[in-house]
Amino acid sequence: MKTTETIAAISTAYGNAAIGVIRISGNHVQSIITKYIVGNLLPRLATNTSIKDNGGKVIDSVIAIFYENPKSYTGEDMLEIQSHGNPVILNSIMECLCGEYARLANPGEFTERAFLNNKIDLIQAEAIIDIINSTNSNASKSAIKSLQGRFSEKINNIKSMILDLRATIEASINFPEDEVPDIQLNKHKQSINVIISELENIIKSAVSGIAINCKTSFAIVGKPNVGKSSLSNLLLGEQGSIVSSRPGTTRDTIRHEINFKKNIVTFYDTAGLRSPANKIESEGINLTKKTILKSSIVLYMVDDTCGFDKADAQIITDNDIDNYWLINNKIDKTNKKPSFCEQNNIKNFNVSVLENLGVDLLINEITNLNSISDENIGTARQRHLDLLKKALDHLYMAKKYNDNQGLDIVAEELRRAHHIIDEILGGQVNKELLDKVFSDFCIGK
Ligand SMILES: Nc1nc2c(ncn2[C@@H]2O[C@H](COP(=O)(O)OP(=O)(O)OP(=O)(O)O)[C@@H](O)[C@H]2O)c(=O)[nH]1
Ligand SMILES: [Mg+2]
Repeated sequence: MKTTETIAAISTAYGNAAIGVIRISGNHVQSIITKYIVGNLLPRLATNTSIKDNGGKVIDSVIAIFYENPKSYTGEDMLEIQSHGNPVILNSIMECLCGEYARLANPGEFTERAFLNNKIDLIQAEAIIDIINSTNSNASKSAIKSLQGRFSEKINNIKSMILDLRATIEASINFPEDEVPDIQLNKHKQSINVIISELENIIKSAVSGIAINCKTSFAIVGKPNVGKSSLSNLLLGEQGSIVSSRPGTTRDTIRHEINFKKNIVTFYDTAGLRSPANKIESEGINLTKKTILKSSIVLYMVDDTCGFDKADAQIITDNDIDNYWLINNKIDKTNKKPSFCEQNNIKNFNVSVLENLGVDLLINEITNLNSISDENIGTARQRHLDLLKKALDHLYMAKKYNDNQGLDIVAEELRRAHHIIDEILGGQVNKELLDKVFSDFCIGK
């Protein structure tokens, strides 16, 4: 779909900065250059020039770059203006542009046009949002792989494998013999098995690609006085919560964003769980329960002088805490050594927050959470995973019917799988899905 409307947007974040960037895309870019830019612009050549207002007065000295279609981000004529990063200047430029020739771009509209003009597929468009929104360096590295096409390449491979097999099978349906020879059925079966195993591998990658993209949040939970706020403060590197030897000190849930080796993680310090002494504490405990629900991992803390007891087990069950790490704190009092081990899939740490012993082991595990393997093919989304699983189901059916000689059903199952795989890349997608994908973007991208 070729679009003709010209769009403009400030692409840099709001505020005062060294430079600010405005992007314009569409059919009127040439007219805008003629009217507002002093002098000529050669395609793809950064030119030090000025931008004028409607009355011909210079608004600012700028660097302007003209990208002639189709060699631009959107595939249309584009102009990029780098002015001084002052919102007053940027807004004055935008006021001129959005008069006669352009309108303000919607969120993600530049990237949507890139997709519609076949510059990128839908996986790559989604990767661009992931790069912008990534909260850890592995997520951004992984999203760049998706943008560079590693994930799309795998999906395209599967698509052509299914297409080849469809062609073979549909040909044998069109020219039927009395019975399909076993040797041919076996060949189909082999091909289906190869596709199934490849799809299963991609599904595994997609699951880890989704995990990498998730921002991890930890709720520090436990009985009162076990040292939750002390841990929260130590991780934060400053006093964010009040620490006291009086049980029930923390009432509100206190949220911190902490950057561990380029991995931004959310921590919640919470009110200790027990039978509340009064209404305010009861409110605090309700907040803790809500926080448990919204966090990805609970750091369940106990005082090592008492150990993990029945009341702790009850708290875990009552609050449906199924994903937790156990932090045995105050080992300075029990003379244990700092340690980390994993038992029954639960990570166990012996630490003394007061003496900062063993907390490094906890930090290590936190930073390793979003690590990526060499096999990583990019970030992924639930949308991809759902479609991949649907396609896999059709392949299982195809395999079953191939074994029973039902070749027309095999062909139909493969056709469906083929369409689903194509949908991942953005083929035959509906407007609703596109709106959903691009609404996550910021304006100007
Ligand atoms: N000996 C020792 N004391 C600790 C340690 N960590 C925390 N404490 C002390 O334990 C007491 C309670 O600490 P907090 O961090 O306030 O505990 P909390 O779990 O947040 O308590 P509530 O907010 O009341 O639920 C304070 O006196 C801390 O100094 C530790 O590793 N060793
Ligand atoms: Mg506290």
